[in-house]
Amino acid sequence: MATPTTPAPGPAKKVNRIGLELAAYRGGKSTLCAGCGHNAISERIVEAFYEMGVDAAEVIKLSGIGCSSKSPAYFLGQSHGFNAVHGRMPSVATGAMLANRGLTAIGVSGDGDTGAIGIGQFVHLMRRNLPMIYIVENNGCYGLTKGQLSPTADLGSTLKNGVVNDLPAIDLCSLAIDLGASFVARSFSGDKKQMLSLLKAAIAHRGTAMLDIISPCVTFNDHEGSTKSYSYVKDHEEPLEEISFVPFFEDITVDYEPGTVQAVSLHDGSKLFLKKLAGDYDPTNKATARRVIYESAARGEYATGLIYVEPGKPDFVAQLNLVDEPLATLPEARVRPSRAALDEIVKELL
Ligand SMILES: Cc1ncc(C[n+]2csc(CCOP(=O)(O)OP(=O)(O)O)c2C)c(N)n1
Ligand code: SF4
Ligand SMILES: [Mg+2]
Repeated sequence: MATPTTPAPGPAKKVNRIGLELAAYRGGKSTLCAGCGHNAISERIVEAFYEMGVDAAEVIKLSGIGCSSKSPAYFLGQSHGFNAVHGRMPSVATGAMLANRGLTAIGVSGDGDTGAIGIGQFVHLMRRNLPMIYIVENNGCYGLTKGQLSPTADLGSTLKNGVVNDLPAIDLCSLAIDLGASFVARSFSGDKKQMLSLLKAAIAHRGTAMLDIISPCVTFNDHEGSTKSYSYVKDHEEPLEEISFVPFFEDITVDYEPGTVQAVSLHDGSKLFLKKLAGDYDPTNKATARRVIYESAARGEYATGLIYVEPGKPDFVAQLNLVDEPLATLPEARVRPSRAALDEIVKELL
């Protein structure tokens, strides 16, 4: 008779600092086109939240309408979610963050959702510096409705059928900086390393972290003549810095030559080490940030990386002086005026 054997233990599963595997941060299977830049962004969001060890149950993901706005279904399956009306995600996000200040909010929008129908909501979100990560998956077209030009399409770029765009582009990074966002970055869905560092830094930041990620639409806007195609962006990306992100829970030292690296401390104690690639670029200087955007656009290039950061700027929730306890969890007895107080108000109105 054969002797029973105990199966050899398999390799230990890799978990993050709260004991969860990467799979716990995934969402449903993507229904977007194969090769769409938006899919690569969802993958990096999964990795960033996993590596930061964020509890997905304390995250709210929000979006508007578009292919980009469908993507929250493909990450963080255990988080709260709200798929809002076209261009109206910012007001829903504002309500959610005021009701529950303890949440981490991540919004995903498109260049149409943000730059066209939602521009009014976008500008007020940026000027309020609401604590949230706001991602624009920017493909320069309305992908979901078959590729019409959007407000971020560059002047002179063409549609697949040869139609030339004769309107100037809105630069969402420039707008966000002018309006008051405290963390503004541009990246490319094909640049995995840069995007991951920026996403982790955005999670560590308190305030609006606006990430404009060029994310090619392979079906409607990946041809010659487009300035949002994979090959165009790959050839015209100009990273401002080499970014090393060190989360607050890791004790890592970064070696660098004095004067070559700028260190930026973020709200939760995490640090960014920015090795300058373009002269002596300083992302804490608003005037320099604006200049670099204008100059790179004039050359037909995309300056990518952390463009502007103001880590200490008070966010909207702090400015409103809300109680520390999230309003959503306060018991009714503490949010409802007493009978006597209501009687007093009614008396004043009579
Ligand atoms: C009120 C309203 N107007 C228009 C539409 C049609 N529509 C759906 S998605 C979309 C634009 C999507 O473009 P974008 O935000 O850039 O997302 P993408 O699909 O390119 O990722 C439009 C105009 C709509 N759904 N609702
Ligand atoms: S139509 Fe374009 S934006 Fe929409 S899923 Fe396909 S490739 Fe992506
Ligand atoms: Mg789009």
